[in-house]
Order: sequence, then C-alpha cells, then structure tokens
Amino acid sequence: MPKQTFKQDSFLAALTRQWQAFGLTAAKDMTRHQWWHAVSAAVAEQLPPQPDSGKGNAKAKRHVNYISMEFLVGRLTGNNLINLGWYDKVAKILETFDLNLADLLEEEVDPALGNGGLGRLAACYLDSMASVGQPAMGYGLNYQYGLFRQSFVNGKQHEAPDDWYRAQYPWFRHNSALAVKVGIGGKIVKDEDGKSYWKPEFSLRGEAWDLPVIGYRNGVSQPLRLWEATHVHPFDLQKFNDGKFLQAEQQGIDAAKLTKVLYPNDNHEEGKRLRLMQQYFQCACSIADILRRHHFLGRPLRELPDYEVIQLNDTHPTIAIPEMLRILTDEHQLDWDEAWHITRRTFAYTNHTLMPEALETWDEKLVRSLLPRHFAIIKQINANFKKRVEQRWPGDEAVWAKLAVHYDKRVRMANLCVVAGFAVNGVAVLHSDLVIKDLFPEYYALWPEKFHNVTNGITPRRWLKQCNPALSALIDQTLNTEWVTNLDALKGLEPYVKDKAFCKRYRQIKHDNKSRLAEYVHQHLGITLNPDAIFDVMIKRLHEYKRQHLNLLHIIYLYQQIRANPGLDRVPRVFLFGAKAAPGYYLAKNIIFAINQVAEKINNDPLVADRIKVVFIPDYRISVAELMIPAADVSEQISMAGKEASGTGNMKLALNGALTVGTLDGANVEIAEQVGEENIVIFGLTVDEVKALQKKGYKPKTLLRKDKKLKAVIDELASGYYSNGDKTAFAPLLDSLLDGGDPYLVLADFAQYCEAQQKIDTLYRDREEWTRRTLLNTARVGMFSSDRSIGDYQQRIWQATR
Ligand code: 26V
Repeated sequence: MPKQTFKQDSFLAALTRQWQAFGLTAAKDMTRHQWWHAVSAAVAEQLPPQPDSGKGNAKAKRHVNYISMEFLVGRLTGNNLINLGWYDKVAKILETFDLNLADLLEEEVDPALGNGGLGRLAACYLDSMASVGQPAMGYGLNYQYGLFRQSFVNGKQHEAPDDWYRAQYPWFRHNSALAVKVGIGGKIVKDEDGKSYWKPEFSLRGEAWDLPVIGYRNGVSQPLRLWEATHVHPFDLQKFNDGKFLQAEQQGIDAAKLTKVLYPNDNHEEGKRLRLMQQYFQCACSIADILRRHHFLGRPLRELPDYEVIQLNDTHPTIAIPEMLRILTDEHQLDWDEAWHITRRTFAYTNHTLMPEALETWDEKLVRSLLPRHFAIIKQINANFKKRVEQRWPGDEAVWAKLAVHYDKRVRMANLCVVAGFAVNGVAVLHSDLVIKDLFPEYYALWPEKFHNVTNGITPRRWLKQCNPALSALIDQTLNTEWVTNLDALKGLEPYVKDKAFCKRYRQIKHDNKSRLAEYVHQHLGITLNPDAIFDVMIKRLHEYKRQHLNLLHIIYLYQQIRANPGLDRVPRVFLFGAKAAPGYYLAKNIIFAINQVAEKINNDPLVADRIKVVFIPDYRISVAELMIPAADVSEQISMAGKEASGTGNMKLALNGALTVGTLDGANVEIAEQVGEENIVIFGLTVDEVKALQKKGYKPKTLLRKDKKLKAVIDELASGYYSNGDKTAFAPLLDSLLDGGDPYLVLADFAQYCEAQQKIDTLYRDREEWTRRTLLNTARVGMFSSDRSIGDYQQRIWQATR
C-alpha cells in the first residue's frame, strides 16, 4: 500500500472548520485543549476510509479477529502522527501559531480501556499487525468510563470515575450501518417443525465505534471496533402513552449500563451478571460482524476458517464459541457436525494467567437464565467430549472431573476454549510449559499439537521511538537503518560499548530523561529528586504475587541500616512506584498505604538526606509509563517464580536501558538469556524451588526467628513507627506474611533480594561499567518487539491447522 501523503491545504482547511465549529472567530482563540482536539480531528479526516477489512485477502493469510474485553491503547494523537510520518510536518505548522506540538499532546486524556498487561498487549499487537501487514480487526467494548482514576488521601488509595469524554473523542468513526441486534434472556421454544430456537426476552443494540490502528509508515489503517450498547427502542412510546413517563426511558438507560464501565479487577474472578452480559454482548456483536463481512465478500460458510481466525484474549470472550455454533445451526441451518467442524478450526485461545482465582467459571444458573440456548450448546459440547474422554480414560471419574467443560453446576471457560479451539498458547516459554504441566496436562496428552508458546512483545513505536525521542535519535544517527520495524537491528549498537563518546551520550540521555521525570514529580508531588541518584522503578498492577511489599521491606531495611550507621556509604537511590489496586482488593490497598507511610517517614528524615527517596506516583497509566520508563536505571521484576505469566514492563524497561532485578519468572527468563547473565541481576527461588519449599511445608515465622535483619524490619512495621503509633495500620499485610503463611514467599526471598540490591549499588558506582551493561540491554532485547510476536502467531497458529 502506498504511504499516506500529508496534504497541508486540507489540514489547514479542516483546522479552520474545527475552530468554526467551536463557535470561535479565529484559530488563536482556541484553548490548548481545543487545539489538541482540532489537530487530532484534522489529522483523522485525512486518513483513508477504512476498507471492510479482509477484502482482497488471499486464503494464504487468514484475516485475524482479535477479541478482547480490554484494549489499553493510551493516547493516540502523538502515536498516530509518528506512525503516519506526519509528526514533524504538523509540528512545523503549529510553530507558525506559536504552539508546541508536544505540549498539545499532553492535553489528551488517556483512553484507559484496560486494566494492565493483558489490555496493553492487545494494543501493542494491533499496532504490530497493522505495521507488518497482517490484516486484522480488534473487537472490544466502548466503555464510557475506563480504569478508575487514582489519588491518595492520607496515603490511602481513592478511586474516581475515569471520564475520558468518549463522546467527543476525535479519533472515533461511527458507522451506524454496522449496528447489531443482540438478544438476552428468554427461553428456548420449538417451531412447527419441532426444531428448537431461542426467543430472547429483550434485545440490545450494538453500535460500532472504530478507532484507526495505523501501521508504521506503510499506508495501512485498520479498525479497532468498539461496541457500545444502546437499546433497540430507546424510548418506549407505549409506556409513555400509558402515563408511565419515567419508565418510558428505562430500557434505554438499562441498556447503556452495559458498556458504562470497565471492570477494574484483574486476576480475580467476579462472577457478576453484568460482567457476563458484557462478555456476551461483545461476542455477539463481533461474531455477527465477522459473519456479515464473510457473506458480503461472497464466501461460503464452510470456508470461514480458510479466511478468518478468531483469537481470544484470555477466556473473557469465550462465549463467542457457543454463539458461533448457535448462529451456524439455528440461523444457517447447518447440522451440528458441520457447525462444529467450522468452529473448531476458527478459534484460538491465549492463556494469560495460571492464578486459580482468575480462571473463569460461571454458575450454570446464571448462564441458563441469560443465555439458555448457549447453555444447551455448551451441554452438547460437554456430552460429546465426554465420549472422547471415556475412550481415552475409561471409567476415570477423576480425569473427567478435571476436563469437563460443565461440571458441578459450573461452566469452565478455559476448558471450553481448549476443547473447542484449534490452538492454545501461553505468553512466555516458562509460562507455556506450566500451562502444559500444571494446568492442562491431560489435554496435552489428548492433543499435543494444539499447544504453543508465543512470547509476548511490545511495540517499538510507542515504547522507544515515541517515549524516548532522544535515544531514538541517537540510534538513528548511529545505525542509519530502520530499526523501528526491525528491532533486532539494535544489535548493531553492541560495538559501541567501547565507544566512549557514544556511551557518554547514551548516559546523558538517561540523565536528561531522569531530570524530565524529576520535574514531573516536583510539579505534581512537591518532592525534589536528585537525577544523579539511582532511579529504581516498579510499575505494574498491585498484586501480592508481584510483591511490591518485598521491595518495601528492603527499603525499610536500608533505612534501618542508615540509622544504625549514619555515615553509611550508599549510592543515593530513588524508589519509584506506580500501581493501581483493584478497589475491592483490601490487602493490595493496605500495601499501597504502607508504601506511602514509609515514604512519608523516610522522605522527611534529615538523617537520610538524599540517600533514599520513596515516591509513589499516583494514577499510574500509559502516559505516566511513557515518562517513567525512559528514566529508569533499575527495573523491578520480582514476582514469585511461576506466577507472572510473562510481564511486558520488564521488556519496555530493558529496551530503554534499565538493568533488571528479577526472579526467574515469566519473560525474565528469556530476557536473561538475551542480555546475558552479567547484564541482569537474578535472585530468588526458582519455580522448582518454590514448589519444593511449599511441598516441604513453609513456615515464615521460623524463618523470622533465624533472620535478625528481617525480624527487625517486620517488627518495626508492626510497631506503629510508620503509622503515628497505630499498631494495627498494616495488620492485613503483616497477617498475610505471618499467620497467613506468606503465600508468595516474600520472606523466603528477602535475604537474596537484599544481596541483589547490594550488587546494584556496587555496579552503579562504576559508571562506565554500568553504561556498558545497560547499553547491552538496549542492544540485545530486539526479540521482544511485538512484530516478532505477531510473526510467531502467524507461523505457529494463524497459518496452520485449517
Ligand atoms: C482477569 C480477570 C479475571 C476475571 C475478572 C476480570 C479479569 C480481568 C482481567 C484479567 C486478566 C488477568 C490476566 C492478565 O492480565 N495477565 C497478564 O497478561 C500479561 C500479558 O500476557 C502478562 O504479561 C502478565 O504477566 C499477566 O499477568
């Protein structure tokens, strides 16, 4: 496809129409926010009309439908300008108005339609699919409120709704012709031929709102289609005429509830009716859209899997599987075997967590009441599959109890995906192994060919080119090749570890990025940071298994050391945190409170001087990540081994020249392989050691009795020292570590973690050596480009098994 050319005249004309629409008389009367809006809308106007994706697409390359409840896209304007190659042109035009483009871009409220890693991964994959020329659509929900906004009040997390003003978001394109009718509730009835079909109780309308996903300078733009729920008849005239004025609007209001808000949990199952309705609504709209396109292109149903693949981002969109079967059998009159044959070759499933509490199962009553026909289909799948299991393990009820799709009055979504899909993949080598060994060993015995690994990746466009322009420019000048679409080219930086002038510039860029972050912290929190200190960064959702509290215990330990020995020689260090806790996750919120209280004490202790600063940056989100990642010296990746499926922040930080302190978990294992063991600090129990310790019986209190340093840390936390004398302030946290049995082995890894941190301190003192190691990180993590991940999906999953 030809590159999209920028037309200055039409851009200026569009800009004029924008300020006129605001009711102003001149461009200069626009506020900064209006400028951001006007520029975005004027650029959006120049995009080509999005083709009904998939047309002209040969059988060789299946069209990908990436269904996800979450797409954490982040700000679009700057990224789109970069991918289009129009950034400098637009910046120049704005200069003539005395405006700075970078400043304007700060006006955009992040679209935060996701919780964390899973949603951000979906956004990176859309960027890569557009950039490598993989025809694809993203399908998601158009939430009115994204992930809550976080603030701290007296150290405690407070949540506020995240209104991102979607109604005015300039990048949306609405196509009312694509609206879909979706039934819910009701019952199964028989027609005159005795064939049963579903008669829903009421219907909703799904409206399609498209965001453009723009490939990197290749003329490609393909849609992320986000569905919004409205009512089929938003205003009930009948009720109105009957005098029930208030109820008249009720249906419309009820329907709109469905896409009101993103569920703020991750890694914890909710089991709520509204959540299942969201899932079904999204799937029904998306499947209808996929089939509409297939028919429109004149292709026969039985050839669906030749042209289309549906990638399920975790189990959240699993209900798409029975929905497909329902449409094929009930609406297109295919017999079961044919419908099953088509479905079985269309769906692929990505697993993103092994945490038992995050594996979705639904109460059969709920499924039956909302989706009676789907429930019947699920029972049919289950009954057919039971025969297969019976053949393989005759009379073995224990195996059936594990493998059943419907069992104990619950529907198990992961099992449904494995049984009905052609591929299952984990998101890092270690994780994919555990998917086979710990989660699905029997399924693996049945269908070894279904199981794959695709290690996660991140888009170099946003996570290097956009967020770290200075480093990108240095790489451009040095390599003189298009590394942005071929991240392995960064290997070419390796010889420069010997080039003193280059290393100096590399170091200076990090320093400047740190100053930029320090300025933000000063402006927003009033804390002054020393850019010569080590910037130690831990950014990720707050979870016990990720162990932000391990980091905290080490900070307290350091603080105690300084108090015991006021002359202690330590490299000044700034511990930076960014994390949101699910609003109902009590313990996670207590950890946030503890970090903030410890920060307060340490930051105000004159004895510490500048040696330690602790900063919890509130409302961590994509735009804040873009500021923190380029400024990091140290990347904290300290989950209990076996629990972090992959991690993607680890990749972003390493790419931007941070040294990882990490356990052998998720993609850390592969990062260590790539960068070499001297260029990463690995510590802690391995997966096998974790398992062995747990089997043997782990007693945190015994450990505490043996380790005096650790005991001093825990005792101080419990003493009220950090909480104005309140000894109960951190009870949830301490209870979990002690009486709760320390399920994530925080105390067991403490000693090794302290050693690892000491090692960082020592390494950092030799600035040239430090630069060498961090530069080798940048140079060697090219394989974590999401372009490579997409290539793996193409090769291992999308092109195979038709
Ligand atoms: C799970 C659930 C459970 C039910 C309630 C709502 C909800 C919402 C989101 C999730 C997702 C949990 C899984 C997840 O986010 N996994 C993360 O996926 C990343 C991308 O593959 C990976 O890098 C992280 O290691 C993994 O934790």
